[in-house]
Amino acid sequence: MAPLLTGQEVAKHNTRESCWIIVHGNVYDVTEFLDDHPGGSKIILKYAGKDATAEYEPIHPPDAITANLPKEKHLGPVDLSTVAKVEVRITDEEKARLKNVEARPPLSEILNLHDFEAIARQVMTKNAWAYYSSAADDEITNRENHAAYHRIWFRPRVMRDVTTVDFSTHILGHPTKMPIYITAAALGKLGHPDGELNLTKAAAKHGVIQMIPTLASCAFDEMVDAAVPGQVQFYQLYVNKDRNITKKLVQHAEARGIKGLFITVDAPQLGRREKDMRMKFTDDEPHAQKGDAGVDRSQGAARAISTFIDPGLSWKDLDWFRSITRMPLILKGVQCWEDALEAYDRGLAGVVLSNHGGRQLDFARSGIEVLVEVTRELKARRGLSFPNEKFQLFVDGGVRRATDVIKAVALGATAVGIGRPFLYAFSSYGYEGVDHALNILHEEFTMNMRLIGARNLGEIVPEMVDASNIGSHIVSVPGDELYNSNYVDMQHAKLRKA
Ligand code: 173
Repeated sequence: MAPLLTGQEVAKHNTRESCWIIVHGNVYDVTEFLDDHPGGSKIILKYAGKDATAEYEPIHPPDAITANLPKEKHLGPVDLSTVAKVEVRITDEEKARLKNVEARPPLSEILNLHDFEAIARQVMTKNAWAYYSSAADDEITNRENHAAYHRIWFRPRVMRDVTTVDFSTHILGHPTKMPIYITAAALGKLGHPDGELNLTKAAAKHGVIQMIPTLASCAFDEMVDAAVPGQVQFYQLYVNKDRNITKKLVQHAEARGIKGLFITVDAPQLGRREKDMRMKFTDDEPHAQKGDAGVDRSQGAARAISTFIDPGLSWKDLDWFRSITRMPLILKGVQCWEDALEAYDRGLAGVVLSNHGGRQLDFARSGIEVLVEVTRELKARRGLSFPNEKFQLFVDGGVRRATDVIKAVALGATAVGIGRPFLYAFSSYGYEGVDHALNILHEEFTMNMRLIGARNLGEIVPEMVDASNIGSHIVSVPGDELYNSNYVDMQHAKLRKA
């Protein structure tokens, strides 16, 4: 065996002409890769000759570097005892953040999903908070996603013996203890070192389904390996311009037992998330945002790593998907009845009525509003009733309470995806946070099923809600203080400090 490389040797390669970095105890020659790095060369050069693991970890799956660099650039393991620690300068801001982490209230004081967000905002790094919380343009859709639920009111039934209530159901034929699933979101390790594994574990405990994202920080196999026997997982797919890569991912997912393929169709290009973009402006030196290869770092983390997504994806591709997998296919990000009908006519297993958490097209309508027109038109045109086993409707975006979910179920959804609240739960409390979030939802379901007069989900019928105002975007509703006080206003550009 070749002797281990030393830190001193690696440190010599600290320039654009010869750039080595250490990740997870191994040395890589990234000189020729610098200009191809989706995140720009500048960030790599900052770690030239050094250990980049801490910076690398939250925003790359563990195999990103090994998969992208030719074998001859893998220089082998380094003797970590000889590697100088990268000096981490603890800023005043970071000190204040760490103090906040210490000051988190016990979970028993977290009473609802909004509470996680309020804590997360104070204990997350500024970058991570900006990345998770940001949404497209003026963030109108982001707020509307939540507000739309406030235009729906209940018509409960009484005198029904609600001693026991059961809100379990099936999604694509697979059991779930609640009509929700943990939806996909990228970059879990920005919020917590265990990233998406927090979700895998909590999903197992609570008998709910996790949708594994293409752009998770954890490796796909880590999340599948962490599942308990029989635990159901779905896979969210970003379709790569290189279909061979997509084919490999899909077939690997199927081989590993993934039970549904949710193809994201609302992100041919990533939306502008200005809160995320402003972070780069404040952290980088002025005028330094343009990477040397023209990779524009000012676009925020997500845009930098999303250039592989194929804007050419079209209905014609569905036959190809069918030829490479037997998993049920669901389109995630459908936003009107016409496309839902097309998906049904083309034999898909369902659609997620979603606007990507308000992160894509601003002024896209909420999933819950679209649900109302989809069920109406598919009933009128194809005689379908909902929930429907053969063609399932899901919604996501803005859900914070079991009452939100119950409204969606009443209007025909099979289940509802919840994303940010779980990210905030693990960002503030790790696995225990997600566990607690699911407990809260469970309790809210029990109480609200009783109060609405439904013993099971089949008894939650359209007559139990008044959604007549759903399409009116300016009806007056009672203010939602918890939600609104978590919302962080957008900021204008600021004058430079003198
Ligand atoms: O919403 C997102 O941030 C998202 O879907 C994404 C897409 C590509 C890269 C990172 C995140």
